[in-house]
Amino acid sequence: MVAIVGQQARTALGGDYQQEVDLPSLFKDVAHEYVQMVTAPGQVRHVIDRAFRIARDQRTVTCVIVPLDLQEEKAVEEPPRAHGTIHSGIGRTGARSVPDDASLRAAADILNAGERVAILAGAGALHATDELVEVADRLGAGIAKALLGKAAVPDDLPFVTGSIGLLGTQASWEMMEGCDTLLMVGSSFPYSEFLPKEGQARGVQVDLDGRKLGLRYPMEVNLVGDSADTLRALLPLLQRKTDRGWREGIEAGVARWWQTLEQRAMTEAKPVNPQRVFRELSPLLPDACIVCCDSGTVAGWYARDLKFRRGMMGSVSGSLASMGCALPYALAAKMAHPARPVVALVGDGAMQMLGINALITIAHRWKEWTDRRLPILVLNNGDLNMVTWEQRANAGDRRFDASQLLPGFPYAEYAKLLGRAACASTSRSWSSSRGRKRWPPTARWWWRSWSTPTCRRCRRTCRTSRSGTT
Ligand SMILES: Cc1ncc(C[n+]2csc(CCOP(=O)(O)OP(=O)(O)O)c2C)c(N)n1
Repeated sequence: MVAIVGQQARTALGGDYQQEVDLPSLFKDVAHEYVQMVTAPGQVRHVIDRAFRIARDQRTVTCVIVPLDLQEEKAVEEPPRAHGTIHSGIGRTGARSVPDDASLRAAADILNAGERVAILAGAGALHATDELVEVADRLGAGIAKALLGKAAVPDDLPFVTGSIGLLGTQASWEMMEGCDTLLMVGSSFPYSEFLPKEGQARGVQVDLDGRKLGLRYPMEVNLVGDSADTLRALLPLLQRKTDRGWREGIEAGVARWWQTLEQRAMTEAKPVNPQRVFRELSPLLPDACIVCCDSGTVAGWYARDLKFRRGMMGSVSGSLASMGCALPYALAAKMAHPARPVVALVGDGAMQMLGINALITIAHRWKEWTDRRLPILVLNNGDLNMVTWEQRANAGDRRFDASQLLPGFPYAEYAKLLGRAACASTSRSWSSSRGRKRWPPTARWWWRSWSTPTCRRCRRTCRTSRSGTT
């Protein structure tokens, strides 16, 4: 991403002028790979070229600051051929990135020698689904997933242990505790207490960015390369493990974990058990949907209770864990993939922070999308609950109402005011729903009609028409 931002006029800078902000310092943290303020028209060409080149090459954010008076000057398309000028160009080709043969062989030796291999996949492995599955099969391993790598492999595979870390699963924990070899692919998962103890396991890591290697665990072989290309190059060197005992143990742990989640979801709770909501939602998610999740307790249910199928995508604010991400992410997802259904999952705190404003944009732009479905699930608990619980668990504090309580807000009514369909599901509607395994009627109707929209022409649920609902 390249952020091109305005600044006060050059003639005013340094004068404590209105709206004068030290923008290079402000953006330096996030856009540290490249943040530049242009001060002369002859500089704009190469600064813009470099901002795009670095953003793309480093898969990062860069920033170009353009003062107001400079914006009004004539462009210099070709700087003079003189000392102190720069003549940049654009474009680049794709590249295959694979470690050298000796490194691959060293990695394969470790993986072949291991008897209990654990794989951890992250965001850098999202495009390596087939390769991960095949390597896991060959090595008799299980696959755990960092939060941003949730879509790397589907959750319906019996050896996928799911998420890891504070929002992780028992199955991932047990696999990391018991493994003798760790293969980490495209992940910078930060919590080392959820990885094997130092010395317990031999490690191999694959990452496109050499700076991320050997950072979370002292790996024996650090491979610089694209995750899919590298695993594909590694596969011919890997021997199939004949003893499948470790893998069977992982699969049993995964099956036990799904049962545990089922029991937890079906536990009665007043007013509503949020895990139940996510357990019911999971099979209703449409194929190829993109799920955008906010920071809050919702991230825990997203990480654990949603079963991602092949072809789905998902995101949360992974590195910064910043509240208010779900709806902006959902809008970005719709702009990037207008033909895919997008689902946003958000707490009421995040909804009040940013979400209700983003709804205005959604109400304004939904007609541009081929698939107009963008359901938003708001968990309305009147509390900044994740932090309330963190304070309780970590510091033994009672809830501090002055900081934690949220004012009420009629989210569904607000969406209707903007012309969008909405319904509020209350504790009463859940307790009055018949049968323990059912959603309350209003919510059930709403999610059904959304996941299988009614065709305007034939008046029946029809998968060919995606334009009926939003
Ligand atoms: C911008 C920002 N502010 C504060 C936090 C700290 N924080 C993390 S989760 C959370 C509470 C989220 O509340 P809500 O959106 O209502 O969801 P809930 O946890 O209640 O389900 C807070 C305050 C943060 N991560 N990001």
